[in-house]
Amino acid sequence: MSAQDRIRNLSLQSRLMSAAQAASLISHNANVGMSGFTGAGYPKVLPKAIAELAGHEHSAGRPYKINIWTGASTAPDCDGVLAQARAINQRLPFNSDRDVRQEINNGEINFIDIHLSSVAQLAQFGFLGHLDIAIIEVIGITEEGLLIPSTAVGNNQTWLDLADKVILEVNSGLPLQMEGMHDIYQDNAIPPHRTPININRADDRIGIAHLKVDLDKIVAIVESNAPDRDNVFSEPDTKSKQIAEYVVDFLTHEIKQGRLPKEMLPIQSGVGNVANAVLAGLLTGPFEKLYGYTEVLQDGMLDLIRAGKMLTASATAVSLSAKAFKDFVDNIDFYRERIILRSQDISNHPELIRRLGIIGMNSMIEADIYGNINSTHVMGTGMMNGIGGSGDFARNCYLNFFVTPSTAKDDKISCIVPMVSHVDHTEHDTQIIVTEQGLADLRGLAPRQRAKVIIEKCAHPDFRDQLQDYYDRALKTAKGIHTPHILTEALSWHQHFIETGSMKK
Ligand code: 0RQ
Repeated sequence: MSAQDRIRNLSLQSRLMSAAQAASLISHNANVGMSGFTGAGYPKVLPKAIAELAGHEHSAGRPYKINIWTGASTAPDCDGVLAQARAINQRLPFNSDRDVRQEINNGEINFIDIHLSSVAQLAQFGFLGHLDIAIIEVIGITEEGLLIPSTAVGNNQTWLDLADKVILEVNSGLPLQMEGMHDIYQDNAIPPHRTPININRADDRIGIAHLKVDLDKIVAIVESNAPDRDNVFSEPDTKSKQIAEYVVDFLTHEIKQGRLPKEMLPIQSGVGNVANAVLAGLLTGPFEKLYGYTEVLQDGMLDLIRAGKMLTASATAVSLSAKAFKDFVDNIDFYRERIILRSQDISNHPELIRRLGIIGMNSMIEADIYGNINSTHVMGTGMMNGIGGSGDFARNCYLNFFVTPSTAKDDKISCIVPMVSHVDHTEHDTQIIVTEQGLADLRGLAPRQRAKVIIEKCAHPDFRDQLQDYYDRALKTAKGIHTPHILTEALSWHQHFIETGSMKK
């Protein structure tokens, strides 16, 4: 079925136009709200057309850059082409594209790294400025003009509500049978008029299956026929498998101790290879009848659903490898009954995460001996991807895990350091840190007790003595020893790496 056939509201067909024509409606400096979340549901043809327009304007000596607000990361054929064309001024709230990362780190792009649950409300409050135009991928339009959401919901309903103008991309490359999988609940009330969100179980549905838009705002509809980004994962290696084993053993122990209900609590899993490996660990673990309440549904969670280990998963995006996506499409009726896609302010809502008692698992770049976590900045200054939803979950979870191999870059970097070079999650939130060396349970521990456990359980043997030595000297020399530090030395490991290529002293 062509994209045109998917526009069941015939009056809208007259707004079909080429991507180049639609791009010409977007002016320099525009604030653009785009669909897209971790490589899923992003516009496939408009970005290239905007990049071409930018190239044309630049060669004519005219400036052309836009500000792009999305759900989360997109893909090389969206963020990538726009970065290559130097067409992005401001970007928020999350990115994993290599070209954009480079532009962020060389100062070309102003990147605003925001908790994913907060983006919609910040825009609603007017804190981000005025939204000029929304570019939203959908997989069809109903007779009544309701929009059938794509593989990611993200902030789409908010962009549709706030933008002056709307451009829709109707993608016939994604399965129309996804219709009914989404649960769109939008309450635009702002404080003091907000009321509780009535989700009491991970699989509750409280909204409607479609996105709504004022049809008069639609200035263009563009056809596309392309898959989402192929989110390839490396096969879990020995270290990731070891991390997964510690997590599974810990959860089993918590159930035995009566600190975790025996039917478990809903699971959130972050992005990245290690997080995906932990989900693979749950596949062979002893748990049954699991629920997912997460933002990104990756291959690992799809495997759990297929195997019958997970009953339902709630997310804002389905972000899969091409292989897993084929399985998703081939068994779409099965998955439609078991997957709920929501807006990201609901998938990541602090109120709901607390009520449901989520078990959160997120990867990190480094942790320090007191439990502060850096998820975003390499050597304190270079942006990796962004905080994403990790803060939404870490702060509000029933249990939160931060996982990482104990070293990076051929063991030259210790992921356990005296002081993190950037703080995303503070020691006040972190509960459990896991590396392939072991698991540090920090619940109920004061800073000096935490340092002992983190060094003993999580540090790599190559760095353990070096950490212990730092801690011992800090304990002897610090003015206050609640959280002992040697301030002139606390970040010296990072500096040493920058100067010598290794943290080993
Ligand atoms: O570098 O890419 O050059 O090989 O960082 O590291 O070990 O492959 O880990 O893929 O799981 O990603 C934190 C980045 C981990 C991710 C992060 C280098 C390492 C490698 C990647 P290369 P791995 P992962 C919900 C949750 C924040 C957002 C979040 C992330 C690269 O998980 O972006 O959690 N999280 N969202 O070599 C220097 C260190 C390093 C290091 C690793 N200490 N110093 N480099 N690396 N440790 C989802 C959403 O919010 C959408």
